[in-house]
Amino acid sequence: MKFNFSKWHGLGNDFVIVNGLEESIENYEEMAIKVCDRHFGIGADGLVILLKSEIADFKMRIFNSDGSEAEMCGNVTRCMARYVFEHGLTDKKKITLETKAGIIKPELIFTNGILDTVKVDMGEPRLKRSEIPMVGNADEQVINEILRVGDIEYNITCVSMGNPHCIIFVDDLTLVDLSVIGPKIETDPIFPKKTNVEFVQVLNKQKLRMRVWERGAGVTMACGTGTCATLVAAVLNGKADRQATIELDGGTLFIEWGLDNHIYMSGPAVEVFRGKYL
Ligand code: ZDR
Repeated sequence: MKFNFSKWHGLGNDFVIVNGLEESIENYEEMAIKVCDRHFGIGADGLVILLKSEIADFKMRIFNSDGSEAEMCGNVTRCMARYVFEHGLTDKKKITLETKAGIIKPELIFTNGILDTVKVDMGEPRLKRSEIPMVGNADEQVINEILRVGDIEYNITCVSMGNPHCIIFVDDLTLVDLSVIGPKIETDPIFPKKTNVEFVQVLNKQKLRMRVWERGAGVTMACGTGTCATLVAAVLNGKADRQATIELDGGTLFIEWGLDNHIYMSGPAVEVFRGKYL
């Protein structure tokens, strides 16, 4: 199956974008596993398909490298806004994008005519157990609650940004063995749709450092929705102000929890190459 693709990344969280308005792929799940493979494929954390929407400018579907579908992806949202603009599919600098988690609004920000960041209105965080989703009392929030995994107890705070996130604050991030602990929490039965897992070290109230184990993709260099969820969790625990920069392995994102209860994420989006999958 041949199709044209474009390769993008947001802080090293990398994606293959395919214009589904022109290219056809039969089975997105199977193709995600193939193209994301770093030895036998193109290599990426996910496959993203751009589609027509009845309710927004465009629609996108996001598949993790294991073929599972994600409701939302922050880094992809920034890349997609730039993709449709630079590939001549729209002349709008602010678009609406339909995702499984609702309509997201990215905006290209130019300084002296040069695009230097993409700012995204990520919508409102969802905090109820039923919304994350998590087993237990549907209307309750999960803030600094104990989760026992094997012999170890973690203090977790859970936030949905359309997709599930479990945030754990630690004193020293270098001591966390993410690839061992991440999958255990990801698949804990308390999370019926599994979860993304973020370990966070607070440097000060405006600066946090985060590493992520992504549901369906493993350790990645950055996670947009996870960074937004991290700020929300930090505010709820009294550890951060409502605006902060968050350092990830792949770089830095600026996150703001507005008084309108929306989360705004600003950061880069980069196209690396275009090609044809054979
Ligand atoms: C974390 C993510 N890369 C982003 O930038 O928001 C989204 C990928 C989807 C994630 N692995 C999930 O929710 O399954």
